[in-house]
Amino acid sequence: MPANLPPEYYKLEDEYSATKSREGKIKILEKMLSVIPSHKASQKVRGEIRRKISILKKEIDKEALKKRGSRRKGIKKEGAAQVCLLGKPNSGKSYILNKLCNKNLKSTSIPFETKTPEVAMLDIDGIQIQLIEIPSVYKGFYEKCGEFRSLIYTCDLICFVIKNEDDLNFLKSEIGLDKQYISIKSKDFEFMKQKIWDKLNLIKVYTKEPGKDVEKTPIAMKENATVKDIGEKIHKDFIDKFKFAKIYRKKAKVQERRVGLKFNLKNNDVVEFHTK
Ligand SMILES: Nc1nc2c(ncn2[C@@H]2O[C@H](COP(=O)(O)OP(=O)(O)OP(=O)(O)O)[C@@H](O)[C@H]2O)c(=O)[nH]1
Ligand SMILES: [Mg+2]
Repeated sequence: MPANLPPEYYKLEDEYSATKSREGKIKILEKMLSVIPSHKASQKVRGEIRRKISILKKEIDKEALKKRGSRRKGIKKEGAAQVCLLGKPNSGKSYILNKLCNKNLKSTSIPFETKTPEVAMLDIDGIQIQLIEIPSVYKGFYEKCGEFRSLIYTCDLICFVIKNEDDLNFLKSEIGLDKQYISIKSKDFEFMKQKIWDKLNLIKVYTKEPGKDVEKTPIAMKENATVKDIGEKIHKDFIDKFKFAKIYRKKAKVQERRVGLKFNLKNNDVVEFHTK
């Protein structure tokens, strides 16, 4: 540390150590910045202080989000998963929602047209995925986008809409969260469904009543879900009065078999419940 820091600075350092609350610490750090002379030798100290402020702010946010949890007013999770679209202005997010989800959002070359999150349902082979366009990301987004941050934090997957790697790095640094994501170039949005599906680690399972045709709409389940898991999702009677289930698996050696509740399901399995 350079020796030419003013005495006020060292007083503030003592205050900082004695202060417990994050908000209080931020105030002291900001005061420190104002008393440090801005010459080259103090650049490193200033940088460290700014970094501390940013970490504290993120911690405050995380705590607030945890407290609010799912009681947060706003967008209710619907469908098998919730995916947030994030991108720079004019990256084509509304364009994608219009094309893939039959929406009719404003999508022109005017930046920041979308001002609040827009929700749409994306049909992937019969499975409904909730797709949300978050208003465009700009420099300083993290500090000012409190209202959408909880969405970004709690969604199942982030989809960055980018033109190049620079865009991706910019977006990642602006949202400041470490969670799973995919990125698409706005022109490959037709492949988006596949990319989203692959990343969500879900399987499609079909149901069938004995003696009837297979239901057309599949149910999305987590990979390695069991017969019990899907039974619980459909009706508790299937579990309470369970006798056995029949699994139909087209490409397998044994195409039809009787199984118990613990049986692990695979993508495209057909399940038929038999009850007492
Ligand atoms: N043909 C074509 N046009 C696109 C594509 N992506 C974006 N555009 C055009 O680019 C412009 C901006 O797209 P928007 O969909 O408004 O972008 P946005 O990301 O929603 O931007 P905001 O206004 O900040 O919400 C529009 O004129 C779109 O028609 C694409 O993949 N193909
Ligand atoms: Mg838009």
